[in-house]
Amino acid sequence: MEENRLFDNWNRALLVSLQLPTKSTTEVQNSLQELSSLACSLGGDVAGLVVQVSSQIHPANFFGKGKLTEIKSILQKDNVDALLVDNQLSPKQIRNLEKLLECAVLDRTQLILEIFAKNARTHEAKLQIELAQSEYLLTRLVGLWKHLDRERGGIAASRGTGERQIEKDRQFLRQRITRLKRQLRKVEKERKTQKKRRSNCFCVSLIGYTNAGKSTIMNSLTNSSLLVEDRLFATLDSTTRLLEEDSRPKVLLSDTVGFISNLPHEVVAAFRSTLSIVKEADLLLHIIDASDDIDEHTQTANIVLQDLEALSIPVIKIFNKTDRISPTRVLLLEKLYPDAIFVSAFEERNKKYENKLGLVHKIRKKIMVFFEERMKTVRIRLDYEHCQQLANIYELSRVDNIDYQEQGIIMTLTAIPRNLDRLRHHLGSNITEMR
Ligand SMILES: Nc1nc2c(ncn2[C@@H]2O[C@H](COP(=O)(O)OP(=O)(O)OP(=O)(O)O)[C@@H](O)[C@H]2O)c(=O)[nH]1
Ligand SMILES: [Mg+2]
Repeated sequence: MEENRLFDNWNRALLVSLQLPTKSTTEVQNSLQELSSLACSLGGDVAGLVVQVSSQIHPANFFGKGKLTEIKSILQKDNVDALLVDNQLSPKQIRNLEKLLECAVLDRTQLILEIFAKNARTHEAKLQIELAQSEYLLTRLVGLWKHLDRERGGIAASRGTGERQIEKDRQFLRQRITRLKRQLRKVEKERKTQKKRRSNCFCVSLIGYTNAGKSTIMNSLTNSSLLVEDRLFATLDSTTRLLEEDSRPKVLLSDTVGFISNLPHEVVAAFRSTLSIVKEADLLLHIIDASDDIDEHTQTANIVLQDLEALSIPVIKIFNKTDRISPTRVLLLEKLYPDAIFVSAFEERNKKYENKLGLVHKIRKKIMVFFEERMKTVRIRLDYEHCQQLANIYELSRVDNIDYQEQGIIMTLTAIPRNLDRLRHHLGSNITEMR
């Protein structure tokens, strides 16, 4: 395990979940399996999974007395040094559990924040994760402070060094949050410049649950070599590449950070700048792991899109990893999602050249048809004295036909509405639109 971790150092963990009546056994089991993947992403060992079915939360220790005795004996027997809880715990509950069980106690949010911290590569990702951590710690600190306050009788007179230290820490965190937000605003400004450059293009963004295969598909479509790994949150920043050299308009494809159920609010908020690529897209390609929990993952994507105010952007669903499900299941899904695309980016990679065009061709074609339907065709006349504008015209539109006539150059152009507006603006009275 890594040294200097944000929360406690641990090597071997027991995973626990409290199953309340609102959750089904399958939901709880799937979520625990995911928690196990999160733990493995950090390089930790998983000693086992424990579920307590209960109608209520124990206010002080979260779990009931009997279950805690069982947990404690597993911890001792199995040499476990951390308890990972798949529910949201209050700071007080974490402290009580740590005292009682004498081991580190982490909840889902803490694990996700640690993975993000470990995987952040770019300046922007690092700033964003530092912001998410600071905001998370600040809320915990407030809880801790209240807890101390109560423990000591809750009177101002009892405030000791500990509390003053917490107050100092709070101040420090607040200052850090302000500084990080300022730095992130700078990065956002740079993004706005890039956005201006992109405005001639159609922007397509890959979205979806973490580990669904977004980067693998991005690599196939754009001949890139972005990091692909069988672990959660391999990608934490956004990368944009041109989809096709010659198409007009140009189509840009972006890969970005994945989603996860119960994504902590601090993380979504902090990654707003990276995720702005999603919000500004003309089209979203939603990559879904066909072998995983489709409904849960789709619901998660919708929650994040809503949070990003991106629900109105058109979406094409792409079911990936079809090699991991039976042909009958593929047929069923095809019936259920007639507009979706079904691929296996994995098989694609293994087959190399043979059938290589399969996935790339299917997805590109769908994207092009989508945009084609939104393009407008116009016939214009350009006077010869303004023929230096031809470069602009070729940049912003597809020239379907060109005819050099006595009264000027007659062209049939197809372009996205915003580029046609731009041409009208550029050329003013130098072009005449014809019927
Ligand atoms: N079996 C199978 N595995 C696949 C397929 N596509 C991708 N994978 C594997 O799934 C894992 C995750 O792939 P990535 O492309 O990194 O997924 P991602 O959605 O970018 O994940 P994050 O960036 O971590 O959110 C890798 O081990 C890939 O090799 C597929 O079609 N079938
Ligand atoms: Mg990725």
